[in-house]
Amino acid sequence: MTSTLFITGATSGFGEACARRFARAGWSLVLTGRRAARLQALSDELSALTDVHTLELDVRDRHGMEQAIATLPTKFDKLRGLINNAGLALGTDPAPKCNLDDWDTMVDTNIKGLLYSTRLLLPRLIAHGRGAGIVNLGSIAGTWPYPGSHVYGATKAFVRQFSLNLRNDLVGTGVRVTNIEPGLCESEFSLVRFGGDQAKYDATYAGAEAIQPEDIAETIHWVLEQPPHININSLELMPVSQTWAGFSIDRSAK
Ligand code: NDP
Ligand code: 8X3
Repeated sequence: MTSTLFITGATSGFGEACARRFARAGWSLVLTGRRAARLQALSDELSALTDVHTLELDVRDRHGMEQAIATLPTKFDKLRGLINNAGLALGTDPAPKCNLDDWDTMVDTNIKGLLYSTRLLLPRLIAHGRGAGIVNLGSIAGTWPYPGSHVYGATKAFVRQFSLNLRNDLVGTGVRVTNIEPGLCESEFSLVRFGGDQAKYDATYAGAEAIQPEDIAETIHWVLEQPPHININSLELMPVSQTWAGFSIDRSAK
């Protein structure tokens, strides 16, 4: 039986690389994102390898998600995998300088969007049973604090705990749950975070030999292809160049 994979945020970065990796492995794909032209181009490319269904979807749109998932073509309705990848960070300013709209966007996308796709697709994953799996995109920011991470890091801490909690509720179904927690990876993530500022993007990755989206796709493929009795609970990855900066001490006390 062909395995089917649902990917949120397949129009760039990790999601796009996962689409290519799993297409090469023969999985059929449901690819989602807001940018229709990119979905179409990816579908055109991968349709030579496998069956592809695209959904132009904003994960924050609960009604749209409900509709699209309820009406998935029968060919794609029995899912073996879900990659909850759609997400973003906006800005690195300290909290007092931040804009509440940006905070709303991160919470609505990284937390609520992930909850919608998970809850709506769970029955299909459970119907597949043994060997099925959910891979959530957490981050090192969900564990390690750093200045300017505030809400973004907190959304990823939510994803981490939700992933662990979900495992308990899925016991006996055969459905696995994994939280992938990457560090510095080169993708449009930083262009989005810095509002399209190419100079800041370049400075972020200069000389760092950052993890590439293809590296993450390889890791996720490995996770989902583990023998069905194994659950990788969480997996933290950093480029070798990235370590911890140590504690910061304010020395302005008189
Ligand atoms: P990209 O910016 O390259 O990709 C983000 C994807 O999410 C795009 O396909 C985008 O599609 C989609 N997306 C964003 N908002 C929405 C929305 N409202 N509805 C639907 N889709 C949406 O980033 P990455 O590939 O690097 O990041 C993917 C995930 O990995 C994110 O959750 C991120 O937080 C996490 N991560 C990234 C790291 C990094 O350093 N790059 C490290 C650790 C975790 P579209 O715009 O077309 O909707
Ligand atoms: C993205 C990695 O370190 O920029 O989640 O927060 S980091």
